[in-house]
Amino acid sequence: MAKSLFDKTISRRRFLQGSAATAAGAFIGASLLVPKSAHAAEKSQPAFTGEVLSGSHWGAFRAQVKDGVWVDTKPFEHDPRPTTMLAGVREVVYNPARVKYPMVRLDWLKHGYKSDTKQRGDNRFVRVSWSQALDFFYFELERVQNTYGPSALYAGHSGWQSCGKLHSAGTMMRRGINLHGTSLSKAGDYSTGAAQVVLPHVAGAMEVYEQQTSWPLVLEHAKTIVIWGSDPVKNLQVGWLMPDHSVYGYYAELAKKVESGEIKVIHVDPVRNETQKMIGGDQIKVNPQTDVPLMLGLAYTLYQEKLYDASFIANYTTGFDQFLPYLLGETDGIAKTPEWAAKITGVDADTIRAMARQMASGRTQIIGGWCLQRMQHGEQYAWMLVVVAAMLGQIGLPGGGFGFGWHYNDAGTITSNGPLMSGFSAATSVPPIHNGSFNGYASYIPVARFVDCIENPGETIEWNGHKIKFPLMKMAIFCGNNPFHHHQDRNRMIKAWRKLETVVSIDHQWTATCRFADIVLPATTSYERDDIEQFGNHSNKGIVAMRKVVEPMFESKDDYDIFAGLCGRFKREQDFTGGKTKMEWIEEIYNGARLQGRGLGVRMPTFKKFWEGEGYVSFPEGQAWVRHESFRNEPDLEPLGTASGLIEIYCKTIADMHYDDCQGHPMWFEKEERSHGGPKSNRYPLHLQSCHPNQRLHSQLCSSTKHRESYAVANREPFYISVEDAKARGIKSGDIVRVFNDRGQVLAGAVVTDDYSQGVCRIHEGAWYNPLHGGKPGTLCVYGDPNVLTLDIGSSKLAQATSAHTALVEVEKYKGKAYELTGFSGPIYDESVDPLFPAMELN
Ligand SMILES: Nc1nc2c(c(=O)[nH]1)N[C@H]1C(S)=C(S)[C@@H](COP(=O)(O)OP(=O)(O)OC[C@H]3O[C@@H](n4cnc5c(=O)[nH]c(N)nc54)[C@H](O)[C@@H]3O)O[C@H]1N2
Ligand SMILES: Nc1nc2c(c(=O)[nH]1)N[C@H]1C(S)=C(S)[C@@H](COP(=O)(O)OP(=O)(O)OC[C@H]3O[C@@H](n4cnc5c(=O)[nH]c(N)nc54)[C@H](O)[C@@H]3O)O[C@H]1N2
Ligand SMILES: [Mo]
Repeated sequence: MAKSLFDKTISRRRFLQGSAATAAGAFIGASLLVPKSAHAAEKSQPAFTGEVLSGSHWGAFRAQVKDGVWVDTKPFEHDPRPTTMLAGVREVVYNPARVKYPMVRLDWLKHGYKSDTKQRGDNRFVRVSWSQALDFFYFELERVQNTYGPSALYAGHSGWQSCGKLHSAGTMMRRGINLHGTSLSKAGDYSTGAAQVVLPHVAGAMEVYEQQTSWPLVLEHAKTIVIWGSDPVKNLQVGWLMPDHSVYGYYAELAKKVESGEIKVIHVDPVRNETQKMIGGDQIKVNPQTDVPLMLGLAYTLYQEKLYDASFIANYTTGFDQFLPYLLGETDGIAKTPEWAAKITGVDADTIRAMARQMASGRTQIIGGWCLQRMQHGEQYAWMLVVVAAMLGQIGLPGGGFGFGWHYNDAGTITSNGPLMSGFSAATSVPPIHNGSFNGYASYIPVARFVDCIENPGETIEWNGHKIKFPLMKMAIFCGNNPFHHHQDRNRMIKAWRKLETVVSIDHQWTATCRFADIVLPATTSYERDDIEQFGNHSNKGIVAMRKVVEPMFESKDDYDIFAGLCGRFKREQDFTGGKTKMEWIEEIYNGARLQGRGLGVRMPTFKKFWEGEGYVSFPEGQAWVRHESFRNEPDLEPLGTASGLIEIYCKTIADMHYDDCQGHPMWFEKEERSHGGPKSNRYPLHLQSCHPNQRLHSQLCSSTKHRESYAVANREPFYISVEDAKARGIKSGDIVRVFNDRGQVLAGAVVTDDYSQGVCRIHEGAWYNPLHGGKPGTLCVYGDPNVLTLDIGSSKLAQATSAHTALVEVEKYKGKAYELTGFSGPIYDESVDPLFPAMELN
């Protein structure tokens, strides 16, 4: 049995501290730690003590429960490499940021949709009953549909919610809202917004979320592995479903082969990342945002030195001839030589040539990450990486070609032979009550442009060959995502937000999104309800029963019950639930897989046996697999999904869109702002990375006090900076620093490290927004949300994806007051207007 990950003391003192801040002087009994229902149970039978198997985005685990309280967590014994983040998961249930009751913003309670929206963010709320809260929610839906029609209601956002096949927060929301009326939805996501739009034109599939070539084959065949702006060792800790972490075994094998010299690994990254630290290899410290010039320099070398595979280009691609004049400088007078690239990238020309020769010298697997496409012109990186791989001619061979999803969802493991469970569906066969006209406005918007939409109704933008006319958004609903962490340019967002009449946020953590909402509804965590999930993402190793660990805290309800209750207000509750209980749904989901399993020759126990017994079934291992192999073997019978069926080095479909910022073939475009001598670097010399955190999943676990304190610096989010840059500014590790640009300012805690190249710094995304003066644009964020500093423009007219990683900042040692954190302690209740207040902390 694996060792416990953290000490067993429940941080009761801290938990109470957080609550006390909101309940000024109110009596707080020990009863706070135990949910109400457990108290009721106490009288008849003792509260539960024992071990419960469950799971999460961080993996499966066994929760130790004592008298109805979750006291400790042990990783699942079938997880060979549990993440240290598991330690923060239990705290999600008990932390001071827990949303406890349905709450309504003070001024919204007084004035409804005519409230003073400038007060949003001041965090003054009033507790209401569940029935009142759902009535408000329903009346607002009715009002918005009747007054403006579907285009004014935005219920399109999605996010990382929790895993579990039944309780998908976003699905619950869409199913409930769809039964009431149509609404504005979204296209794409923040993760891969640029790549997932350009790659279908170029390579015929999204490429980002798909399974990759099996690692055993890569380890056997590859001579060189180029890891381009990717940190799989950090990012594979989490999964969209429940990761099994078996993929780490392959990285351990790779580390051995790197050490023995059997495989050469090249990391193209301005940072020595966690993957490099684990597996070793060489690093090409490219200047941020200049990977396309580096790739062009490689392509130029491959062409000039005749190292490219002309027959692959002829047989499997189209448009090389239209790209070549650009590469050679015939169209724009600039040959994309290694010398040209060296000036922009900071990588010397000989190194570029040596890298090209190395890649052409044998089988080379290219592993591309996603950060590089979360920047302005992010489409070009994805496209050009495919072009380099095409020139090498190894696409479809084991250990060769390109892949964009290696750091995600256990990619490269061998997919089992087991069945896949289906989930709960957002669609029903019941028509909505309101099905009004969109009046010429778009019925969907590219997701990362949603603040543009709020700010500029009536404006028309381009997107992937379509015209999108922004509607007049009046009401927005967020369930299972946190836009006040994930969206860029916080201060701009705060101003735009004021145009919304009503905002609903459904969460179990009192996030900044709750602070900027009007109606906040408390959801259960996935540890307070039963569910079921696949163990392993691409690996699909088996099925885990996600059993309820503890009873729901305070007045939290499952998203399922929240939306069933909402639907009850317009007589659609039965349609929402399908007349089934939650356990019946779970059983149905399991039985669907069981039936499928029979067809595959995989025997599974009955649901009863599974649920009441071990709660885990494992599947037999499947076959190793090579990405793009079928296309390589039979390009005529297995064409790619592109217009030509081939890899499109030049793409007529895109060229015909006539966009200036994304043309017929990959190109280098200068950025709005760029470090190392690029635009605006005189004023703000440091490139700000806002990569994904090593110790969180986005904003999730940031409110887990003990866990946060394990990595926080001076009580703030860490700010990573190079030794040279820190020295020049008199900054030492442990200092509080002020990071700023024209868009905003945040405090953070300095970590000075030679892992970072000069001119590059980082604050991980997901650090909670903790404004000094809530709701005031420009105010200091005292914890360190990087999205106070990021730029909110579309990647290009093609994908309109986020450009979060196009951002420059300056930093200084902070000498002002070390403000207390207030962002993790829930709302400020207004006692004078809160009829339920006196009972609040006592039940
Ligand atoms: N600057 C910068 N910004 C970025 C990025 C970046 O690289 N840089 N990356 C972007 C990317 S790739 C992504 S995917 C986004 C992520 O953005 P989000 O998906 O919004 O991030 P999370 O913090 O995971 O938010 C999930 C929320 O759902 C809540 N939740 C969890 N379980 C449940 C449930 O059962 N019910 C309900 N109702 N709520 C639940 C959690 O408490 C949390 O508040 O961020 C994007 N933002
Ligand atoms: N632990 C953890 N894992 C996660 C997540 C999480 O929140 N926490 N989130 C998940 C999600 S939703 C997503 S979308 C993925 C995100 O996956 P990615 O977007 O691929 O991950 P990042 O960690 O943001 O960045 C990967 C690498 O890109 C490098 N990089 C940044 N800028 C440049 C540049 O200009 N040039 C080059 N060459 N390299 C650069 C960074 O230094 C870093 O090592 O991660 C997933 N995995
Ligand atoms: Mo993502």
